[in-house]
Amino acid sequence: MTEPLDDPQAVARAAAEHIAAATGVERHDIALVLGSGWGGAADLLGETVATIPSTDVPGFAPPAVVGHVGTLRSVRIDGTGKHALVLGARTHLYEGRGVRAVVHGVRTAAAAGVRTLVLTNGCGGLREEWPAGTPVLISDHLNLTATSPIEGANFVDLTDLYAARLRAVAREVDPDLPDGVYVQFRGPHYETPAEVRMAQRLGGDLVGMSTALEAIAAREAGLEVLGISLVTNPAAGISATPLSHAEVIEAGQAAGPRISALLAAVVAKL
Ligand code: 8IG
Repeated sequence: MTEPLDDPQAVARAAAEHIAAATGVERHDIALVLGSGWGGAADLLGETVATIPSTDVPGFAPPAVVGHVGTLRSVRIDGTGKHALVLGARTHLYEGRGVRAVVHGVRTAAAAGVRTLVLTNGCGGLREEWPAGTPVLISDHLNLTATSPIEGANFVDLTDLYAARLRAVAREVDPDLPDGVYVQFRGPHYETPAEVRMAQRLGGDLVGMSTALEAIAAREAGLEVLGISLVTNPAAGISATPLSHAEVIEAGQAAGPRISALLAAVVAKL
């Protein structure tokens, strides 16, 4: 089968065909992108049907960050029997592979039949009442990357991008989950304290380097999106101590079991 490589939708269809063949699952229902701290959730969702190295799948690049998992997993969800596609291999804009690479996983999920996308991430917190380890539902975003995954004059509506319906489902599991506006910066550097104050004044609650572009691509593809962040560090200037990647990994590991259980319980209701 030959697909034109300059058509991102065609590459996504090729990837979806590869996944269907490798997993024996014709259509997946839900996809999850597991960011920093969320990797343990895949084990709690249900029975893993197949694990595929993402580098075997058309269009997927090798992961660039320690702590990010480079596999795709097909899981039969306990209780519902639905099939989840777990994307453990996020590509970030700061890797320099371009925005097509960033959203290839989302487009592949859509081509694989997915209707519901769960985007997770580790991020910096802009609110003092959210210490490291706090999960937060994303209610909306500010895309400060100066780019879009959409190609051509497709004026996609982003009202209710992070579906209120899905946030309500998450709150059936944990009524105390706060929500907030996620601000995507390009990275890979963390923000300056002045940029953090800017993000606050613009209405942001969380700062990160992913998710917004993926959510836009998901909406273009007609998916319903649930976004959940894990605050792994107070953003620069919010706390007195400088940020370190080690601190981020540590906070993710500490909160891992709790947020994984939360996510599994939410997915069982989707
Ligand atoms: I984990 O403080 C994580 N990712 N932009 N700022 C940005 N991204 C992040 C941060 C942070 N922490």
